Amino acid sequence: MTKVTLYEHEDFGGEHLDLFTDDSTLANDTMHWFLWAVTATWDNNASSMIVHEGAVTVYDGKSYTGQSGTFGEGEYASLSGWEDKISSMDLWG
Ligand SMILES: [Ca+2]
Ligand SMILES: [Ca+2]
Repeated sequence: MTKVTLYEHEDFGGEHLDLFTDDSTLANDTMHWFLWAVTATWDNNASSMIVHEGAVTVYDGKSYTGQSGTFGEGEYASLSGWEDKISSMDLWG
Protein backbone atom coordinates (compact mmCIF):
# COMPACT_ATOMS: atom_id res chain seq x y z
CA MET A 1 0.00 0.00 0.00
CA THR A 2 1.15 3.50 -0.79
CA LYS A 3 2.58 5.17 2.28
CA VAL A 4 3.59 8.56 0.90
CA THR A 5 2.72 10.39 -2.31
CA LEU A 6 4.85 13.29 -3.54
CA TYR A 7 3.55 15.95 -5.91
CA GLU A 8 5.48 18.16 -8.28
CA HIS A 9 3.54 21.33 -7.41
CA GLU A 10 1.69 22.78 -4.46
CA ASP A 11 -1.93 21.75 -3.87
CA PHE A 12 -1.18 18.23 -5.14
CA GLY A 13 -0.57 19.42 -8.71
CA GLY A 14 1.58 18.14 -11.55
CA GLU A 15 3.13 14.71 -11.59
CA HIS A 16 3.09 12.45 -8.56
CA LEU A 17 5.27 9.68 -7.16
CA ASP A 18 3.95 6.92 -4.89
CA LEU A 19 6.39 5.62 -2.30
CA PHE A 20 6.03 2.26 -0.55
CA THR A 21 9.34 2.16 1.28
CA ASP A 22 12.39 4.25 2.12
CA ASP A 23 13.99 6.16 -0.74
CA SER A 24 17.66 7.07 -0.25
CA THR A 25 18.06 8.86 -3.57
CA LEU A 26 15.14 10.69 -5.13
CA ALA A 27 17.56 11.65 -7.92
CA ASN A 28 17.09 8.06 -9.17
CA ASP A 29 13.34 8.56 -9.64
CA THR A 30 12.57 9.91 -13.06
CA MET A 31 9.92 12.60 -13.20
CA HIS A 32 9.39 13.23 -16.90
CA TRP A 33 11.25 14.05 -20.07
CA PHE A 34 11.74 17.61 -21.10
CA LEU A 35 13.77 19.36 -23.77
CA TRP A 36 15.21 16.42 -25.72
CA ALA A 37 17.67 14.36 -23.75
CA VAL A 38 17.48 15.72 -20.24
CA THR A 39 15.76 13.71 -17.54
CA ALA A 40 14.06 15.50 -14.68
CA THR A 41 14.03 13.68 -11.36
CA TRP A 42 12.28 14.01 -8.02
CA ASP A 43 15.41 15.37 -6.39
CA ASN A 44 14.57 18.85 -5.05
CA ASN A 45 11.25 18.85 -6.88
CA ALA A 46 8.47 17.83 -4.49
CA SER A 47 6.18 20.71 -3.47
CA SER A 48 3.28 18.96 -1.74
CA MET A 49 2.81 15.58 -0.11
CA ILE A 50 0.32 13.16 1.39
CA VAL A 51 1.42 10.86 4.22
CA HIS A 52 -1.16 8.07 4.01
CA GLU A 53 -0.04 6.20 7.10
CA GLY A 54 2.70 6.34 9.69
CA ALA A 55 5.16 9.18 9.29
CA VAL A 56 8.12 10.19 7.17
CA THR A 57 11.40 11.93 7.89
CA VAL A 58 12.63 13.95 4.93
CA TYR A 59 16.24 15.01 4.32
CA ASP A 60 17.85 17.76 2.30
CA GLY A 61 20.70 15.45 1.30
CA LYS A 62 20.71 12.01 -0.30
CA SER A 63 21.18 8.90 1.84
CA TYR A 64 19.44 10.53 4.82
CA THR A 65 21.95 13.34 5.34
CA GLY A 66 21.72 17.06 5.96
CA GLN A 67 18.79 18.95 7.44
CA SER A 68 15.82 16.77 8.36
CA GLY A 69 12.17 17.20 9.21
CA THR A 70 9.38 14.81 10.18
CA PHE A 71 5.81 14.83 8.88
CA GLY A 72 3.04 12.78 10.47
CA GLU A 73 0.02 11.29 8.74
CA GLY A 74 -1.88 13.96 6.83
CA GLU A 75 -2.17 16.05 3.68
CA TYR A 76 0.34 18.84 3.10
CA ALA A 77 -0.78 21.15 0.29
CA SER A 78 2.46 23.07 0.67
CA LEU A 79 5.79 22.19 2.25
CA SER A 80 6.86 25.35 4.02
CA GLY A 81 10.63 25.22 4.28
CA TRP A 82 10.83 22.06 2.17
CA GLU A 83 9.62 23.35 -1.19
CA ASP A 84 11.82 21.76 -3.90
CA LYS A 85 14.30 20.58 -1.29
CA ILE A 86 13.69 16.93 -0.35
CA SER A 87 16.40 14.55 -1.58
CA SER A 88 15.80 11.39 0.50
CA MET A 89 13.00 10.01 2.64
CA ASP A 90 12.84 7.61 5.57
CA LEU A 91 9.38 6.08 5.93
CA TRP A 92 8.38 4.67 9.29
CA GLY A 93 5.40 3.79 11.41
CA1 LIG B 1 8.10 21.48 -7.31
CA1 LIG C 1 18.00 18.61 -1.37
